[in-house]
Amino acid sequence: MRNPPTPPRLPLRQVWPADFVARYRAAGYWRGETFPGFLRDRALRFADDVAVVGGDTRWTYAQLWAESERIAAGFLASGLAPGDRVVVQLGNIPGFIAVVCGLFRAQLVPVYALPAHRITEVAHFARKAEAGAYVVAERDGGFDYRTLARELQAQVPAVARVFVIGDAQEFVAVDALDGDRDALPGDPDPQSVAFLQISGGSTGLSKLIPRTHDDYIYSFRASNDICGIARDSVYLVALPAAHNFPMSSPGFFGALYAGARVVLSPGPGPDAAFPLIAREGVTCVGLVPPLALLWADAAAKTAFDLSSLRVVQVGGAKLVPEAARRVVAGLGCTLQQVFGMAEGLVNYTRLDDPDELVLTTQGRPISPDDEVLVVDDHGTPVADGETGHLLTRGPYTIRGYHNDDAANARAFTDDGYYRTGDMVQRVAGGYLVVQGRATDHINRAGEKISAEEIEDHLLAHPQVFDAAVVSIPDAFLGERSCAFVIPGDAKPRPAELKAWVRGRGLAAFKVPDQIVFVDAFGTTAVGKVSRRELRAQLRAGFLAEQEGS
Ligand code: OOB
Repeated sequence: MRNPPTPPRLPLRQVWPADFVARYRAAGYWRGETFPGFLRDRALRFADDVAVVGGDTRWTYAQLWAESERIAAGFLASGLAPGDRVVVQLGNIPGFIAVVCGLFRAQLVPVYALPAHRITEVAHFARKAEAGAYVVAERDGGFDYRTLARELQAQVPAVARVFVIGDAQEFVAVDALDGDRDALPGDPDPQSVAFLQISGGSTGLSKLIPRTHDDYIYSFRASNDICGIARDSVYLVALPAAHNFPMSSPGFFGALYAGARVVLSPGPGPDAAFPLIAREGVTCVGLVPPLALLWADAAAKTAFDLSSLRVVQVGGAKLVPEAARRVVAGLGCTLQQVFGMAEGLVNYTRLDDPDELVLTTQGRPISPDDEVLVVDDHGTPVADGETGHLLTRGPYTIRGYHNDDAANARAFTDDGYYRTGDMVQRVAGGYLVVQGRATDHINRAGEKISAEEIEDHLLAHPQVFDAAVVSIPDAFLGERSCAFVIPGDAKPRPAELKAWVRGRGLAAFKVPDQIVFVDAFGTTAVGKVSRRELRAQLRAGFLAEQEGS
């Protein structure tokens, strides 16, 4: 089939100033490696080693590469052209890795959606990325993604092609993809954008994060050294594979880069993961704090042999020192705290750090060239040990989001620092201690929820006069979401409002955990209160009341 001409689209770029490019190359961070380049190399060098295990599938490095090339050729034969963006929404199955590697091989650009996302989020990614295709599995966790695919095509007709792992119905089966391998392109420019990751979304909708081959490969190559990932490692993907943490810190890409084995757990809980740890001899896994506590408890009672585990990484949300102690005691292996973000910067405690640092800090940056500023509200650096806003730039931190001038104006300083939105303290040795967020988002067990986004959906309800969404401390989740709602003439029931938010086509984790009705939002003497101050007041009042009762 002839490829139709690609309609004009916003180009994908991620550009650092020339002096930084020169510096990062000279320091050996950016080596000109690419995804297809390193995957081909490993397929040659480690051909018969097991690369990916999941369900009934065990692929060697040679088989993973062959699968990737078959899928790549099939994508191009179906009419996609290099440079096209493809929304990928797959769970922890080997096909996820093969599809993504196939897209890289064809110079197509994956846009990663999480399995929890629903039509509103997926349509937003497809529009923002100007995607031409969508890849899903027929079902996952009881949900039929083909239904979502139909809705997506109805809302965003530019998504002309849908590929399905499993029973494809009217769509194209990934298993049936094939094409001319000789028509596959050469390796891409290492400075080009390899994929679009999605942001946690601190204000409004998630933004798209263009990451280059050079910058991303550096981040997981360097992570491998810090996390002790080598060819004999076995890395378990327990969190959703599309998230940056299990993907690259060091994640399954780090493991594949090292020639190690990647094991995909269908779910994050001990019931799914423990048998795999015992069977495959898993050495490293990344978890969010509530899961780590769950694992630590379950480890005491399990009959499965977990003695192969060397490093348990915990990140995505704050692990408080007492929880850290419980994780170490329960799992009996080395704990590594990971404080990272899809935009770039990742901090790790080091495997040989003293206990005190591992228990009480979120680590220090990967790179000697990660520049970290901790500043007050006016941008003036604060002393070590004081809390301030974390700003950063470096060899794997983006300089801008895709297709979002307004967000870029807010999120980046004139000299290219990314405003993380996190409040931190820097302590001795450059270690960071996360103190909270400056922007209003809820970190619900590592899943980020924008207050503004949910308020918008609540306000669309005819019986909601106004709404403010805040985070409330939660013993298990770290934070849960609470919506303060001023009802209209008739007061809706909380369950109705929750169903309303779900019905707006959002991921279930964004549905408010709690709804509190109030008559009015108080204002200060000044009269005019910013949304942020308002949220802070509501939250403080609510917490004081809880304590008093
Ligand atoms: C990871 O990435 P994102 O993009 O989902 O979320 C980033 C945000 C950070 O800005 C921070 O607010 C929070 O998540 N966060 C933590 C944390 N790790 C992430 N807050 C406190 N303590 C931690 N250890 O979540 C992510 C990406 C790569 C590796 C690890 C996590």
